[in-house]
Amino acid sequence: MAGRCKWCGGEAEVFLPYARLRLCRMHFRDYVVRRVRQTIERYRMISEGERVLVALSGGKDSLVLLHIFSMLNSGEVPGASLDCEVEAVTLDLGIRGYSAKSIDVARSHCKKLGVRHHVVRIAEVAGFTIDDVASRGGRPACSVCGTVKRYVLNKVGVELGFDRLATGHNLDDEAAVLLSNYVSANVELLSRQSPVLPGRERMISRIKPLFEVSESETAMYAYFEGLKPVEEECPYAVAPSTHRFKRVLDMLENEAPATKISMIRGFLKKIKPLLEEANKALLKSCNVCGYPSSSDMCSFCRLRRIYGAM
Ligand code: Q46
Ligand code: ZN
Ligand code: ZN
Repeated sequence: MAGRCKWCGGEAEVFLPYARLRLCRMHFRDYVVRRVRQTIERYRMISEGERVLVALSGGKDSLVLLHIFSMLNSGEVPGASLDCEVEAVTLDLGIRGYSAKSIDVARSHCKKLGVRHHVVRIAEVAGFTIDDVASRGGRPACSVCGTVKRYVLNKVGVELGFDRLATGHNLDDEAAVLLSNYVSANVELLSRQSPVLPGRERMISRIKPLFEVSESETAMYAYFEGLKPVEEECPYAVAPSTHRFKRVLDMLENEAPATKISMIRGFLKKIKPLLEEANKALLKSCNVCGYPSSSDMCSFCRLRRIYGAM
């Protein structure tokens, strides 16, 4: 890449079109860490001293998220320090040839960063694995897996007494989900889409500190920092429907840099407050497990019944 780093004059390795910024490797890292710190501040995601549990799947984004937390805690990047207690959790989904590898990646990442790591087998909580779901046929493995992951991560976070559950969703994920919810006019999901969801009884507060960092930025960050995500692909992976929205948004972003971030910020600032007013659904509790649910039995307990685990 031709050009010089704006901050140190060294050789630039990154060009960020939306900011017209050329940066060297180290200043790119500092730039991303500082942006995440600002996001945490702007959306009041974490207060000093809180306990944060990072959902660490072994994929690129979650590795980057935990690495950024370590940078913030170390105070190494000027103007970007944060005093909070961070631990990580990886779910053993029971997917042969995939789960063990992702756990290994997550474990060695935590070891390198000196972060306490929890591994939770979903079979122990749900009574079935994702391999069981797939071999039984019927429902798509990913949809069951999504429900189970959400439920188990929340349960673990609550039971271990954490204040926040942090996930690695990035700007491209959020913008694509937003567009897809617009297209299907799903007001309920739109009103719930947020970089920070407050907690309540038996519901941990969920935060997405990377939601203003693009996918290409997390990829560059991982590459520059030598982070090695799990290479194997989940055998049940299918292209999510949000992929086509990502492609469209990429086209827009190419023509008009910062489209994605302005779309998300505009939504959060002007549209979401109106939707929240219009959609104050009362959350109840599941009659079976007691965790929050919008109906008498939560979707996790319904799955357990379907898969004969209760
Ligand atoms: S792990 Fe689970 Fe993913 Fe595998 S079954 Fe689908 S959702 S693809 S991120
Ligand atoms: Zn530099
Ligand atoms: Zn339940």
